[in-house]
Amino acid sequence: MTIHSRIQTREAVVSVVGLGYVGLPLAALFAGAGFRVHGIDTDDARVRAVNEGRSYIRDVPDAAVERLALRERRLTAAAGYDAVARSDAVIVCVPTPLSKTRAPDVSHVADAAERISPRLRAGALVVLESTMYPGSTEEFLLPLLLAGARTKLEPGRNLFLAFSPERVDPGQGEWTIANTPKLIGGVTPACTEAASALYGSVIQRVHPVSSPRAAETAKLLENTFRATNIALANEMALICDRLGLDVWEVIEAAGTKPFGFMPFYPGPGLGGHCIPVDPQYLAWKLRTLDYTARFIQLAEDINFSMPQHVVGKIADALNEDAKPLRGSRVLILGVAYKPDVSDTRESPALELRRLLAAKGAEVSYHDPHVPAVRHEGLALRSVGTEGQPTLKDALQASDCAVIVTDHTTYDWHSIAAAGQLFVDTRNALRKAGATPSKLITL
Ligand code: SAJ
Repeated sequence: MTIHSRIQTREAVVSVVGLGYVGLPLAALFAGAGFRVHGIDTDDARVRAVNEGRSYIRDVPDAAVERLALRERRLTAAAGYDAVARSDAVIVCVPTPLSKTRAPDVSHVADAAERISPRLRAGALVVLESTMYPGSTEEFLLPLLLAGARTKLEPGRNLFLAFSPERVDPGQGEWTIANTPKLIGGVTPACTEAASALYGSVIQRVHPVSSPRAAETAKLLENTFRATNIALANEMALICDRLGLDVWEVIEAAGTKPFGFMPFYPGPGLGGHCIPVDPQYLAWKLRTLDYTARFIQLAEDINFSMPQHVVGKIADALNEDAKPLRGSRVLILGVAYKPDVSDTRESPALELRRLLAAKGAEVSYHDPHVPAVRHEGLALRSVGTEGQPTLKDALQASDCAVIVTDHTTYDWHSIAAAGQLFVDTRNALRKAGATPSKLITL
C-alpha cells in the first residue's frame, strides 16, 4: 500500500520527534484523528508524562493525553527512535536555537537525522517543522538521511522529504494547529503531494509551495516581519522621546487608520525563542552569499538597545528623586518574555537586571509565572514566593518599580498604590487607568 492509501485508511503510523510546544499538540492532533502516533523525546519526564496520560503543554489538556495514550492507546512516547522503523511518516519538531556566536545551532536536527536515517523505511515521509535557514532541508537534512540509510533512498521515489514550518502560538485560543494554514514544500512534487496528503488529513488548509526553500524562507519572512516592525515601534519610542511626544498616543492615533497600518508597540526589548532567533537564521544564510540583510541587522541593533534605553529612563527617574542608581532598590515586574507565559528565553528583563546590577542597583523581581530563574550563574527568586517579601512589601520598599512584562493577572491599581515611582515599558498602568504617584513611560 502506498503512503497515500495508508493515510486515507488511517493505517499510517506517525512518529513525532520532539514533544515540546509544537510536537505534543501535533502528536495529539494526529492521534486524535485516528493515526497511531509514536512520540520521541530526549526528556524522560516528558516521555513518562505522555505514557502516564499527562500533559505538560498548556494547549494540550491532560484529558486528551489520558484518552489518547491510556484509553484509545494511539499515542505512546519513548526516548529511543525504534518506532521510526515502524513509521510511514516522521515529523521533526526539535529546537533550532542560536549558538553563543548567534549562528544557527542545528545540532538537534543533525542528531535527529542521524538517528532517524538507519531506521527509515523505504517509502517513508520525513517532514522538518523546525525553523531552519533557506536551503537547509535539501542541503543539510537530505544528505544526512541518505548517508545513514540502510537502503538506497531517492527523494520522490522511495523517500518523501518536505519542509513544513510550525505556526504554533502557545496560548493563542483562536488559531490552532488544525485551523492555521500549513505551508508544505517538498523536495519533489511527489514529496509535496505526500506531505500535503498527511497534513491535509488533520489540518483544514494546506498551502503547497514549489520547494522546501520557499517554505523555509516564508517562515523566516513571517517572523522577520515581526522583528522589524517591533524595531520600528521601538525606534518610534526613541524618536518620540526626542520630540517630547508620548509614543503610545502617536501609535494609538496611527492605529485609527483602518487600512495600510498595523500597530506594533515599543517595549523593553525582544524576547522569546522565535522572533529574536528566526531572522538571524536568514541573516546568517545571506552572509554565506556575501549579502548583508540590512533590515534584520538594523532591527536587531534597535531591539537589543532597548534594555539600555530603559536603564537610562530608570536612572533619570531616580535622579529626579536625587537618588543614584547605585544602591537604589529596583523591582522588575514580569520577567517572562511576553504576558501570561512562563518562558524566559531571551527575555529582556534578564538583560535589564544584568545592566542594573552592573551599575550597583539592588535588583529584585516579581513574576507570577516565574517563581525562580537562573541568570548569569545566579539563582533568582521572585518576590511573593516562600521566604521572599510579598509583592506589596517589595513595592513599598522599592525606589523604582519597572513594568517589563504586563501579565494580565496583575492588579495594576493595587500595584500603583503600593509603589511610589514607576517606569512602565508597556503602558500598562495608563491602559488600566491606574495612577501611581510618579510615572515614567517609554
Ligand atoms: N513585542 C513587542 N512589541 C510588539 C509585539 C511583541 O515588544 O508589538 C515583543 C514581546 O514582548 C516579546 C517579543 O516581542 O518579547 C516576541 O513577541 P511575539 O508577540 O512575537 O510572541 P512570540 O515570540 O511568541 O511569537 C509567536 C510567533 N509564532 C510562531 O513563530 C509560530 C509569531 O509568529 C506570532 O506572530 C506571535 O507568536 C503572535 O502573533 O503572538
